[in-house]
Amino acid sequence: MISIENQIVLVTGASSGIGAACAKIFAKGGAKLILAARRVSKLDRLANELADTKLIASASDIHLVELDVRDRPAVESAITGLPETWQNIDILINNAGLSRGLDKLHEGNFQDWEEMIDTNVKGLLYVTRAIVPAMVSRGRGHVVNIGSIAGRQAYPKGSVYCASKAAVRAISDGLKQDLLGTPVRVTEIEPGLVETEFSNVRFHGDAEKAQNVYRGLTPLTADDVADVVYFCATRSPHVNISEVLLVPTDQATATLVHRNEF
Ligand code: NDP
Ligand code: 8X3
Repeated sequence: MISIENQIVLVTGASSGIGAACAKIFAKGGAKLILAARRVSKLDRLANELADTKLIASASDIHLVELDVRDRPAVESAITGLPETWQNIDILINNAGLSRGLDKLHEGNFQDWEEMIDTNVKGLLYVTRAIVPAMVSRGRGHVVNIGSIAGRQAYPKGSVYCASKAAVRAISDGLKQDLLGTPVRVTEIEPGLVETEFSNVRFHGDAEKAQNVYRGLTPLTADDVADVVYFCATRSPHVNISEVLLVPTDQATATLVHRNEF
């Protein structure tokens, strides 16, 4: 196991769910955090919480970046404009992502499609393209991409989200091949059902529909996923965990779940 102490870790989508849980576990390990998302007020709150719970010495030990990963010029200037002491990113956690809608493909909403593809695929590519060159030239780095079980198995009404996560799988696989011969590691984490803001976002704020996704089963928590990310990041430098599929015990495939009905 290697130490995370003083490693610079950039987490996209750190304002909620899995990204926020990654921030917490890496802070606990002594990392220096760059937290990025659009809702900077939530990042502020998280930084204060980490300081209040003594996971970091003070909120100013975290660098916050207001960032929409869909905006390529903004991604490039956010990375090139990092203060010098924050530039040597050791670990990139490409977590920002979302689903929008649950519709048959032939009835799908174009805006939902654009948002998923622009965020989950193009945004991840922009951030990776901005950060990995310096990892290669410094001879150190680790890219962790948050994919999904949906990238392995499509499900009804989910084809565009599933396609975006299949792209994350292909990008992770291809990046690992492109980085062969460098010490830079690539990991893709593929969770099943995790209870976060994810379903609320998918159903455009319909809380009842969102809760129904997890009805009668015990989903993964964001901390469960962050634990696995942390495990992968702390293996010896010669060990590359390329892919991890983790699901709740109550889930077997993307569509086959066990629910206790009351
Ligand atoms: P949340 O909705 O809780 O968190 C999503 C995060 O992504 C938020 O911090 C949000 O921040 C950020 N985000 C969304 N769009 C953008 C954008 N354009 N630019 C920057 N940040 C953005 O969901 P999860 O924590 O569950 O999702 C995290 C990742 O995990 C996603 O990639 C998701 O696809 C994946 N995943 C989730 C599963 C689940 O069941 N929950 C299962 C498998 C994978 P903000 O809105 O402030 O910008
Ligand atoms: C999120 C998991 O099954 O809701 O990627 O698509 S699922």
